[in-house]
This record gives sequence, C-alpha cells and structure tokens, in this order.
Amino acid sequence: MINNKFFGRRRSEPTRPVPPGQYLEDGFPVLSAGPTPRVDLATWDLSISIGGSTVGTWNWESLNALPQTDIHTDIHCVTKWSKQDTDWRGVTIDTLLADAGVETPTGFVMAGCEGGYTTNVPVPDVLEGKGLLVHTYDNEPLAPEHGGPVRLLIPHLYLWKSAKWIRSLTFMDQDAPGFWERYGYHMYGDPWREQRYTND
Ligand SMILES: Nc1nc2c(c(=O)[nH]1)N[C@H]1C(S)=C(S)[C@@H](COP(=O)(O)O)O[C@H]1N2
Ligand SMILES: [Mo]
Repeated sequence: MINNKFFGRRRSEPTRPVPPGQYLEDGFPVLSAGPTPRVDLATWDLSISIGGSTVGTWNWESLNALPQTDIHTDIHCVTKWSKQDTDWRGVTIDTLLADAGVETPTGFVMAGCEGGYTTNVPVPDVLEGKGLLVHTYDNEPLAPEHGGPVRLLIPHLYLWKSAKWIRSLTFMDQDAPGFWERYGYHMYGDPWREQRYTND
C-alpha cells in the first residue's frame, strides 16, 4: 500500500509565513457558538442595509446569477490554528454593492446570521475583493457546519469575523461590537498583529 502522506508535503512545512502564535492545521475544525442551523434554500435571502434603509435583497438564484469570484487563501482562527491553501467561490461585497446600485458606503458593517451571531468589521476590509459571500469550498457546496449555504469570508482577519449562515450586512457610521467582540474579542482582529482580545 502506498502511503500518500510519505510523498506529499510535510504537515509542518508552511507554504508561506503563518501569523505569530499560529500552528498549521491540515483538517478543517468546526467552531460554532451554537448548533448548526437548518437553512432552507427556498426561503434563504441576504439583505444589505445602509443607514437604516434596505438597499438590496438577494435570494439563492439571484446571488448565483451574479459574477462569481474564486479565491485561494489561508485562514487563521483565534484558537491558534491556521489552514493554508483553501479554495472558495462566491460573490464579492463589491459585486453586491454594484448590483444594488449604491454608492460605496463608509464606516463599519455588521454581519448578521441565522441564529443570531453577529460580527463587526470596518467597511474597507470588505471592499476591493477582501470580503466575499462564499457558497463553495474546495469545489463543493459549503457544508452546513462550515456556514453553508452562504458564509462571509474575510481571510485577512481572524476567522470569527467570517460569519457563517449569513443573512444580512448592516452598514453603519459608528463601530459596534458583535457577538464575540462583546465577550472581549478584538474589535478588528488582525492575526499578523495578534489582535485576539480587546486590548491586544
Ligand atoms: N454564525 C456564526 N458564524 C461564525 C461562528 C458562529 O458561532 N456562528 N463562529 C466563528 C468562529 S469563532 C470561527 S473560528 C469560525 C469557524 O469557522 P469554521 O467552523 O468553518 O472553521 O466561524 C465564525 N463564524
Ligand atoms: Mo473562533
């Protein structure tokens, strides 16, 4: 029997640098604050609101009809695992905002999820291809436990910012803490600066 691991890349050798304090993970751990919600594609939708007004709503069909973007990236969890060379497909936030026909917002955005989870990020961190709503992982439909049918992906920030089972993006002038941020996680969460907790 041939052991492919013997010929493959060694687990401990990174493809590229890993943020400080992180170790490499070959698997894909699941981290959820609650149970995996059952999401019905027939009723699923995603809404964007800016300054208190809804400017666009997409269902599963209209989201998939938008231009799709592939992204190959590393992801970093605050619990110290990083996973390199992950492949995702979805729709950039730029594409959604263009489809809504609105001026690019400024300020901050709160992601809202099925089940009540929220997380906040500055608007520039989801623009210019840095934030996507992804529905495909490794060429397969995104698994429910990893946020399927659709999750937010912001790979340059710790993974708690990548809201699973996303349903809304609320653009706002002032920053506000989301679910983990209220429990002392960092408002920004840059893994390269180890911004894990509030005062990091
Ligand atoms: N809706 C929702 N999104 C979420 C979470 C959650 O509990 N609920 N957990 C966050 C945390 S803390 C992490 S580390 C990542 C984990 O993503 P994964 O389970 O696909 O590895 O999802 C983030 N997104
Ligand atoms: Mo996490």
